Amino acid sequence: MKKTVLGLLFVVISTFGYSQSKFNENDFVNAINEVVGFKKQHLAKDFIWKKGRSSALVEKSEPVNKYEISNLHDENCCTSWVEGKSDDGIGEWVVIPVENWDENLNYVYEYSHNNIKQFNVVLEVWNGYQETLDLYKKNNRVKDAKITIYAVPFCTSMEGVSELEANPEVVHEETVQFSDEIFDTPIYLNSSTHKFSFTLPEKYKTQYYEYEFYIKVEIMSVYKGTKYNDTCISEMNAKLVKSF
Ligand SMILES: [Ca+2]
Ligand SMILES: [Ca+2]
Repeated sequence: MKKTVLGLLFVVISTFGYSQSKFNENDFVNAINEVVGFKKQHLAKDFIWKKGRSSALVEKSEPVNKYEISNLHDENCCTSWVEGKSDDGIGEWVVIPVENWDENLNYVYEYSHNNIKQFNVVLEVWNGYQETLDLYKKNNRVKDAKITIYAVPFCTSMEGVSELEANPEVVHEETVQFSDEIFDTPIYLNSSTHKFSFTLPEKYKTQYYEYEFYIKVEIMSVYKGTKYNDTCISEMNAKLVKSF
């Protein structure tokens, strides 16, 4: 990951990772509880949603949060989430919230009144370490990714505190292939868009009056970097749209 060239002296850059390895549903539920609804307001400014990823690379010579999940949505192509395993990180994952693209649309109302029968999510991915073309090539990019979309029902009290109504529920699963194509643009080296459609279980029509969607991206295979075993994603966002 080092951008700087090593000098005459031999410098050892030791790296180590830590991992939640298997996706832990209980941890995920706690993590969703932590970030859902109005609780977001109570989170510290420098809060990093560590339950939202299986691992992140830590390099001894670098700040501990340098490759954290927060890099996925800082609108900066020079920063990346990097998985923390010493190998290619197959099986490592991140979870991000699905944002509401059509902001004036009340999806819950529209769904319960049958105006929406199918939900559409657009996932945008800026693959690899895009700070420079050199770093992009030296590091891994995600090739096949397993996508899991969760519906998260919650309720908000009069005091403005949100709590889960039930555990997150898988509403869509699909494996897709991310792009490794390099574009000649001044800002981003690579980007790709993926579209998913799904329906909700019938009970959502009556049982839950608030819900959000979260999307999990799991690394299934990689485009190999020429130098490092670090699999990177520079930016990623997911949005609900009324139609594609
Ligand atoms: Ca970034
Ligand atoms: Ca790795």
